[in-house]
Amino acid sequence: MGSNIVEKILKEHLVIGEMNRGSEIGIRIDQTLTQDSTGTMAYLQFEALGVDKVKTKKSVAYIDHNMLQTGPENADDHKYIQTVAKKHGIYFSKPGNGICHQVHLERVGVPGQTLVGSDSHTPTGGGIGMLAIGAGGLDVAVAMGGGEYYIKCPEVVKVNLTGRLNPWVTAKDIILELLRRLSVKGGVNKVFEYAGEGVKTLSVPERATITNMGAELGATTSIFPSDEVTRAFLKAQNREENFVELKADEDAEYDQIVEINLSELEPLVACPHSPDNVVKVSELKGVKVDQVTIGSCTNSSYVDMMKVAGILEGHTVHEDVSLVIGPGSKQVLNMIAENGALSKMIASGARIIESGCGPCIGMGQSPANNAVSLRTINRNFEGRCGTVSAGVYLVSPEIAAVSALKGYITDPREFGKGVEVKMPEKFLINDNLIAKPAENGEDVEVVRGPNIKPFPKAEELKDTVMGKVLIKVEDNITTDHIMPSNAKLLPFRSNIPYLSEYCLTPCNPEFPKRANENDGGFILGGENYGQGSSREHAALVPLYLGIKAVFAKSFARIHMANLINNGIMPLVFENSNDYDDIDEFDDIVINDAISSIETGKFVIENKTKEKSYSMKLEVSERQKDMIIKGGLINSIKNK
Ligand code: MIC
Ligand code: SF4
Repeated sequence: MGSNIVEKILKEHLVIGEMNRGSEIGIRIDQTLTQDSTGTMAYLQFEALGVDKVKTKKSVAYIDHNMLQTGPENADDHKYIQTVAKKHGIYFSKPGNGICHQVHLERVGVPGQTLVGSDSHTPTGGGIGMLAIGAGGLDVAVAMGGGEYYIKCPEVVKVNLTGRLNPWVTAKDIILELLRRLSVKGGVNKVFEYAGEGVKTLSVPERATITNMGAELGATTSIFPSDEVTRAFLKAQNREENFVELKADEDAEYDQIVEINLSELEPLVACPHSPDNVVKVSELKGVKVDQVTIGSCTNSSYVDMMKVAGILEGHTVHEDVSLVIGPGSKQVLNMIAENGALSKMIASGARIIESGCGPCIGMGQSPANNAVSLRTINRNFEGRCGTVSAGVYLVSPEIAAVSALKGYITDPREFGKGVEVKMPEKFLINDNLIAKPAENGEDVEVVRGPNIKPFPKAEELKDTVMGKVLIKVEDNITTDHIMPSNAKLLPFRSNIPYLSEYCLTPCNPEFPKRANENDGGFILGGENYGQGSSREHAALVPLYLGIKAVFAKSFARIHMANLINNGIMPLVFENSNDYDDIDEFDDIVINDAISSIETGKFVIENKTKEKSYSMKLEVSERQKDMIIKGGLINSIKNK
């Protein structure tokens, strides 16, 4: 039997375990990336491991999230990241160089290699055939130190692309179509491998838009073959030597096959407040638009920007619309500045912002109350843009630009002939915002600002664990609910005590107070608890608040790993209906916690209701050990 691409890369990198679906495997990691808002924690943890120099082929620390510097906090954090990177063999991409995933794709990623990044959209690298996975900071720290990265050996879904996209239908519509069909939890513990005749019709940035937003399916990652299109991209980036061909064997097998005929797709939109709430753009015709933002790691490539400039050229942005454009990297910005496209955008009335995450993570450009905001980003969770009452719609750059001109959501096919943009044969190469690590790390002094507070450490598990259910939340709770991120909070990513005052407040403003008054307790969640970002803060902050376990119907992959790494038990109901039986403030006792961890079977007692429920802990032996010892750091120290 032949192998698919995912199996080929996994086999080549397998260090621990066997490739049986669902069982845990440890893989060797070639590259890592961090960004600033998860990076401080990742490097503090890396320092705690006591490794002098990273053991990876290449590790890069990007600054792209915290770009406002409204006070010294995040400037201090940047200084810390810059110096710690220099000391330990890590490249440092300065603020202004662009969004980590965009820059990594352009300048660093290598087909066939493995990448873990402390950001959930790390799978963008799958656009050039990397096996690129998002993880919590601690897992990235361990990978930098040469440790394996662990995943459940995934199911591989073949997405068979046939046909060709019609004008005005885009890569964004392909991934929105998948989200429409499979939902935000349809990809958990799966890798999506793209195949079929349609693949070669898609450029690398288009492929990257798709693998990027595979994160919204909850997938472990997504990957495209590495073919002549990939070679041409790498050649244009002046790094053809990095090209490796990657294709599935003729007789490769897959766990599931999804067919998409590109010729049948239409322009799509994800409506508030979930990326899988997808409808045809024609169904939203006439919805008035207040704001349009174009950019983010999903849609900010050179081709995206050129298409937008082509649409805006000679027109004026509607007077009631604020159009904000953030090119994804310095390379893109510099190229559109040189060829005049930037000037067309400016002339049309667009507001140009620097290359970074910006509006996507609520770092500025929060819309007005009740506003409709069309965004080319990947997530439209309630409140993420900084305005709880606003409705964010996820769209392609084409829909965004055309709607910005019209003032209402517009089917771009009404605009006339599509804008053709060719991939450049040569990108503008200038890596002068990437600082190299020091030859002699010992001589570099790491600068630590006062905003960096020690991170909480888990303790060994006690055999009897008790407490109150402090909050009961519904399905699909995101890490943006658990640990909100916005312009006010992002500067405090190194300050867990401060952040703890905001934990789960979008669900219930009383939660932090309740946790403090009751000396911690439990969280009760529905399906897909913790979907979204990789931010470890969504585990570190509950740990700080004394959360001992989360009971849920199911968990999102990265958040579950982060809970375990921090010694918090993620327990899943054997019978989902038991969720209905439990209320806030119920007193819960877990007896025999340690032996239950070993068997993976729990009976939790609800003292208030005088009932008990069966729960399971579906984790590996390694993770069981981690929970008993009190998290990954303790478990490593013990060894
Ligand atoms: C996001 O898109 O939610 C973020 C901000 O990039 C996060 C990382 C973070 O919280 O710092 C992610 O996707 O992992
Ligand atoms: Fe940045 Fe948004 Fe991409 Fe997250 S999803 S990395 S915040 S651009």
